[in-house]
Amino acid sequence: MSLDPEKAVLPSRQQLFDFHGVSMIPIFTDNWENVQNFQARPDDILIATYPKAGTTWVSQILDLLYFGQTERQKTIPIFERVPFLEIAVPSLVSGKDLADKLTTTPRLIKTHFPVQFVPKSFWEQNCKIVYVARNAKDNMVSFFHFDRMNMAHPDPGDWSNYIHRFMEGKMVFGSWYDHVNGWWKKKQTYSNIHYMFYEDMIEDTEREIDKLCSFLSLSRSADEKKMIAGGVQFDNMKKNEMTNYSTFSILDFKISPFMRKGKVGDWKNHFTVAQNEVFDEDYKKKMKDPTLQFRTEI
Ligand code: PPS
Repeated sequence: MSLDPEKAVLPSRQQLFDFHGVSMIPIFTDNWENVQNFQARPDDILIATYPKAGTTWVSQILDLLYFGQTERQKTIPIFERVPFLEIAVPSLVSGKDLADKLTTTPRLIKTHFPVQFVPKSFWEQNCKIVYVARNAKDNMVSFFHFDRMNMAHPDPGDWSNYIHRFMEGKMVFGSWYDHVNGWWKKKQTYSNIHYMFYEDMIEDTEREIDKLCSFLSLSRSADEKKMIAGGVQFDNMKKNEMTNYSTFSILDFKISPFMRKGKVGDWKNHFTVAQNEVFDEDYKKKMKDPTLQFRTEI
């Protein structure tokens, strides 16, 4: 089995199906038993997100905080440095096997699972978890363009239908509303979750790196943190082949880039006034917890 994502056999677009109450596609459920039996270690760090919320950005920050600007950064793509636990693309080594083979301490591991799907060993080992959330509108726009260029995902269809699918939670990894709320609720009982927001990272990357360092009990000099914050700005990560996914073959960059815009507020270029009203109305009904607030502009 190849380790090289350039050699992946292109899967055809997969269909959503209901998996324990969550819309999923087979490449994220086929390895379910093995993933559920994953043996986490106490110092593992899980990076959890709804797709397109800033996973790659935070992964790169954590990798730099722990391992610095070394050969690893220049030669190993982010999806191998930080394996995607549940992914199982035919002909590619699974995310779970990649995670098992990691030789780093800590191991940085990515998941898009809703909180109830996380393998139990992460809770038993009291692992630190960094959760990143992004406002629903920008998250949806980013997901729409990603679904267009990810040849394993269902075809997104047209934008107006897509909004309805999003509101109904008929997306890969299910409902955005359930995801962000589920993880938020978990934070009330499991103190090792650092819940952060994409918009805050855009507003002040250095401040958010500081908070990450406090959560992870890492002392890094002000200069180091400044350098990391600069190195992970959108334009730098976009031109860096080790972070821009350009070597991942199931993505079609002719349709859209992985590092697309990296902005807060791009939703305004997609929603009509009428679509925005319908969306806001529905949003109010679904997002009842006043303690969880998102910013759609900064
Ligand atoms: S994935 O496929 O779920 O892992 O994607 P994910 O990395 O979570 O999200 C991709 C979006 O994050 C943007 N991104 C960034 N924005 C600002 N700064 C940096 N450094 C950065 N890195 C990634 C990326 O451009 C995608 O958002 P959109 O809105 O589509 O541009």
